[in-house]
Amino acid sequence: MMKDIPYTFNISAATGLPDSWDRHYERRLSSMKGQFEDTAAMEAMIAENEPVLYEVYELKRPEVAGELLHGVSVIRPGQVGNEYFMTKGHFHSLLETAEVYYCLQGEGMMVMETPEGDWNVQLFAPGTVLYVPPRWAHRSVNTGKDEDLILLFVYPGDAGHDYGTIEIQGFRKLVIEKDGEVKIVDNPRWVSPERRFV
Ligand code: S6P
Ligand code: ZN
Repeated sequence: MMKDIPYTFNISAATGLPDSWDRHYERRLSSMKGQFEDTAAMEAMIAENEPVLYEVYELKRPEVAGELLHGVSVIRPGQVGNEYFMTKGHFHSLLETAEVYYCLQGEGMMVMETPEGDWNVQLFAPGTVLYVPPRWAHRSVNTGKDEDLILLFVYPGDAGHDYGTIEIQGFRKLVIEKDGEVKIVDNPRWVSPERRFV
């Protein structure tokens, strides 16, 4: 059984990485099918070298109400077509649960939306604290040229992850590079909630 005593861990100021974790996983491009608009660019990158888009370091805690799950995510710099590397993104299964993010390194954005179709995008720079209220799906995007985007996250133990809706049509907004600048544009595949099931 997990010991219930207080503990600390350190995040290196130099690398932005934790010095201890219980679970580490990598997400590669092939597990993001349907998420990037430029499917030809995506298939070509998968065939060529199947890049890692992001890694997550998690501290293990019981997945129950009252606990706070926490860890560090590292999103690599890069693009698929003109879209920046990003996480899959999800709603929490328990929709009424929030999350806090703290940017340790890099630059980027959090793209968010509610089940009703409201959207919001916030910028990340080192030191930014982001509060994602209950009900908002969230996806981290690395808009940096060469640097990893490194984020500390904390969320309720019973939140769970619902990837389904996002897997079907992505988020309402895409973050792309256009004429050398970062732009937030409409996702052409996104359908408003009222029209989704007609
Ligand atoms: C969990 C929290 C993060 C993400 C991680 C990867 O609620 O938001 O730990 O899991 O950033 O993103 P995703 O969308 O692949 O789970
Ligand atoms: Zn989350």
